[in-house]
Amino acid sequence: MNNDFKKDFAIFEGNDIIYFDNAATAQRPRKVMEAMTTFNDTCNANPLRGLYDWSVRATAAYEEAREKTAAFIGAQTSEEIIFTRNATESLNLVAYSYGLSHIKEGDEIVISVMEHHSNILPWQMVARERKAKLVFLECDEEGTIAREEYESKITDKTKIVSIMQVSNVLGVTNPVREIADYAHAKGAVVIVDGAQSVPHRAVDVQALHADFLAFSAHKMCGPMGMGVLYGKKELLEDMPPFLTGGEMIEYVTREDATFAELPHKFEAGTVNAQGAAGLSAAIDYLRDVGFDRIRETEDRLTKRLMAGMQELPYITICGANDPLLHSGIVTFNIEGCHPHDVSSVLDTEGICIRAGHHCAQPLMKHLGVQSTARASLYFYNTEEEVDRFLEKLGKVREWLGIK
Ligand code: 7TS
Repeated sequence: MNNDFKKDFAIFEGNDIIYFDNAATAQRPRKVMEAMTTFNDTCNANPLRGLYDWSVRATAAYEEAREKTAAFIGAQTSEEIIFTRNATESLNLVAYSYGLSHIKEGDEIVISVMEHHSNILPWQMVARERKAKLVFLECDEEGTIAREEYESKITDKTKIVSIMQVSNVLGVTNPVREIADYAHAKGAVVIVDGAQSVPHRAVDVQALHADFLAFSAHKMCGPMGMGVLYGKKELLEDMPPFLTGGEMIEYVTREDATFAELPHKFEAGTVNAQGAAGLSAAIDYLRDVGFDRIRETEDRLTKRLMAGMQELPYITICGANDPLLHSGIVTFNIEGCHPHDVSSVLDTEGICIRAGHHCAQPLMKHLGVQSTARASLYFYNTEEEVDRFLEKLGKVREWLGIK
């Protein structure tokens, strides 16, 4: 069974490129581009400033995107939605603002060994600046973080737990709700990196018991340069600004300033209103496709992909054997071939996959690999693409001169 979603994307027109690098960025449907063009062509003006019609409508479009995003992830109010540039900036915002103002010497910050660098480096910075300790949750080969692991590492000293919901390398889903409940009982706040989960499944911050949630629009069919930070209102209200300047103030004197109310306190400078219009359209688009259908397609394709790969004895797949635990992400190595060569040779066949350390070097070290190749799927991929990919994958060793 194939689907027709590729028709919604201009980039797939007139070629048969197989795009299997969706964990890095997803493709953008025409509807998202149209929403951005409509903003540009009908009301481009600096939002939140002008009192004339275009600016008022630009503000409305921007704030409507905030409302839609709030509803999309189950936030209680749109003031809990801060627009940023990407998940990386969202995580840095929490680290610089909440982290630096709340962490003291001797406190502990808990993350996991499988985190993306974007959820490691900001906490290294906070730990260094505040003489706090950065504690890592370890996982097994399948990517599972055992209950005993988080129950032994999260203690009364823990003030922050920051963890990814879905790994960009193993595709594994972490027990975020259980970890959050345990961390809350110890008095810690919980930050969830939703960069790889929000595009693929319905994520509800209330159900997750998350205090903060970070994600990027570009991995969910939206534009680049647009990210989201959800934060509980009482936590955000208590945090100092991250960046300062225009638009985030109430009143400025020569010596001092008072800050604007939420969410504007955290959105210094001219905002990305066109990007917000794109994000809003991406949410509509994903809702139309439906998360049930997204999940069903990804699971079906991952099963087919892994079954085909498992027939090739020289391929090692990282993580769980069960394709349903992969969230459409299959990271692998071909014996005797460097992942960069695998990716380059597949590129000559019109196949896009990622190779390298996937910005998760501590995990690579933990798994005992230098680098890997990764195929990551989305709902617009098809069985025909999976079959063609498998056929080409079976020839890679021969093409690279390996007997
Ligand atoms: N967190 C996770 C779990 C990610 O997978 C990524 C990007 C980020 C944070 C950072 O997102 P950004 O939009 O701020 O860059 N992951 C990948 C990847 O796996 N390949 O390229 C980017």
